[in-house]
Amino acid sequence: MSDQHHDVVIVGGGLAGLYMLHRVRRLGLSVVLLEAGDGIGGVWHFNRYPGARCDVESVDYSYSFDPELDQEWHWTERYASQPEILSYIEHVADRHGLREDVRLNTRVEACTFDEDTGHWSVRTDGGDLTARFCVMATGALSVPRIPDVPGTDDFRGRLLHTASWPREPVDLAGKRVAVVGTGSSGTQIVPELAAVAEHVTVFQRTPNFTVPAQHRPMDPEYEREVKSSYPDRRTLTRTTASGLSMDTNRESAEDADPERRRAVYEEQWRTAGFGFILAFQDLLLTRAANDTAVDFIHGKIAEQVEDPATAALLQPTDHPFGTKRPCVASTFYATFNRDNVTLEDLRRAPIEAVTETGLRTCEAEHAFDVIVFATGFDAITGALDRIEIRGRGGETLREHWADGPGSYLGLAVAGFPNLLTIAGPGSPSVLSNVVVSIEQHVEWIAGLLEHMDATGAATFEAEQDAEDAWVAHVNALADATLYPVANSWYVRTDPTGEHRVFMPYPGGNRRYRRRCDEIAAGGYEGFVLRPARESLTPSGD
Ligand code: NA7
Repeated sequence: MSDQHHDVVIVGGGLAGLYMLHRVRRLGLSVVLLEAGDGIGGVWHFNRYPGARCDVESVDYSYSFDPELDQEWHWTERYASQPEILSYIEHVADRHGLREDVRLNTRVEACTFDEDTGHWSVRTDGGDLTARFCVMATGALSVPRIPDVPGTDDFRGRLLHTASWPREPVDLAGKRVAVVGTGSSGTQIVPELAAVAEHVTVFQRTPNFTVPAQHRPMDPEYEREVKSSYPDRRTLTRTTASGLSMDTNRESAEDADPERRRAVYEEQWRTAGFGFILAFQDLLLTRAANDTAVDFIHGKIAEQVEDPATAALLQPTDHPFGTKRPCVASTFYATFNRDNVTLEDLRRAPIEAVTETGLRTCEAEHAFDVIVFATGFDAITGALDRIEIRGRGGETLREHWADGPGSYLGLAVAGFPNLLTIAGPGSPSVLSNVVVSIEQHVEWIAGLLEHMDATGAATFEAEQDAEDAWVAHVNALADATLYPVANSWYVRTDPTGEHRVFMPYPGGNRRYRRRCDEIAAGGYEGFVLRPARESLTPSGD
C-alpha cells in the first residue's frame, strides 16, 4: 500500500475529528485527519464574531476522556468565549500529540467506495488517498448559511457572516451596522456591536426565546467544587437526557399550581441558563404546558424592553418554547433600550435586495457601512452535502438522501460501507450537549473497529431496513413532541414538500446511548459485517 493509504481517514478537525483521531491511534491503526481550514478547532476556528461563546457551561462543554486535564484546565468564565474554547482544543491536540496526523488546508472534494477493493478513494484539493474507513466528523453546524438575497456582490461596504468572521479585528466604531438574524449568534453579537457602532439595525424574521445566560467569571469556590467531584459530574452528563449536568424536573407544568410553577420558572431563570428548558418534564410535550413557559418568558421580555412595541415584536408567538433552539444570552433584550439600536420586522417588510449602499426591504432603503449575516448554518447535513460521496453502485449520498437524510443511528448509511458520520442526522447531536454526544459516537465507533479487527470483518454496512426503521422511529419520537410544530432547521423537507425528516434524535442521550450499546452488545444488529472475500461481492447479494 502507498503512504497515501490509511486504515482510517477522518474528515474534519473539530472536537469530533480530533477525539476520533486520538481513539483510532490508540487502536494502533494508521490514520490521517483532513481539515479544510488553516487551523484545527472546527466551527470554533471560524465562528469568531464578537461575543461568540458556548451556551453550555464549559465545565461540561469539554472532553471527559482525560480526567487529569479536567483537574489542570482552568476555565476563566462560566461560558467560555470562542478564543478560550479554541485554545482548549489546541491544548488537547498538543497534549496528545495529535497534530502530526492532521493535514490542514486540505478540502475533501469526493469520497468514492470501491466495491472491488472495499476501500474508499478520497479526492482532496491537495491530492488523493485511500482508506478502509472514512469517518465524517464534518460538524452539524459548520457550513454558514448565506441568505439567498440578490445584490450581495453590489454592496460597497463590508459584508460579514458570524460563522466565518475575519481573524483580524473588525473596526466597527462609528459604523452603521445591520445584523440579519436573531438566533444564538445574533443575540450574542448584537450587544457587542451596539457598544461600539454608531447604530445597529437588527433585522428579525422570527423572534426567538432567549433565556439569561447568568454569565460570570469562574467562581473559585465553584471550580473547586466541580473539580472535587468531576468524575461524578461526567458520569451524570453521560446519563442525562440532555448531556447537561442537570436532569429534567419530573414535575408537570400543566399540573403544578401557579405559585409552584412560577417559583420553578424563577429559579431556573435565575440559575439554569440553557437548562431553563428542563424546568418541567412536559414543556415539549403539550401545548398547555408549553404555554405556561411562553407566558413567563413573554413577561420577562416585557420587563426588560422599555418600548412596548419593540417588546411585542421580540415576543415569539409562532412556535412553542424550545421547538427552535432557545438562545442563551445576557443583555440581548436590554440592548433594545439603547438609542443606537433599532429592530426591523422582516415578516412585515422582507429584504428585497442588498444594494450598493445597504439593504432594501419592501418598505424602505436602509444605508449601512457593514452588513452582518447572523443567519446560521446549513445544519446537520450541509457539510456532507458538499462532498461528492459515492457508495455502492455509484449512488451519491445526495441521491440517497433525496427524500430526506436516512441514517441508522445517525452513524451509518445503507449502501455506504465503512463510512461513519459523527453526530449525523438521526443522532442526538444538536439536541444535546454535543461534546457528550461526540464522545459517545467516537467511543462506539472505536468499539466497532475493534470488533471488526477481532472478528476479521473487512466491511460493515447499515441494512436498508434498519435505516428506514430508525428514521421512522426518530420521526415518531418527534411527532410525540411539539418539535414538528416549528419551522426549524431540525426538520429537512425535500423540494416537493412531501417528505419531512426530523433530523436530530429527540429521545434523549440516555435512551440513545442505551440503544447503541445494546446494538453493539448484540453483535451489531442492523449492520452487515462481511469478511474481506465478501467485500468483493456486488450489492444486492
Ligand atoms: P440560527 O439559530 O439558525 O439562527 C439564524 C437566524 O437567522 C434566525 O433568526 C433565522 O430566522 C435568521 N435567518 C436565516 N436566514 C434568513 C434570511 N434569509 N433572512 C432573514 N433571516 C434569516 O443560527 P445561529 O448561528 O444563531 O445559531 C446556531 C447554533 O449555534 C445554535 O443553535 C447554537 O447551537 C449555537 P428564522 O428563525 O429562520 O426565521
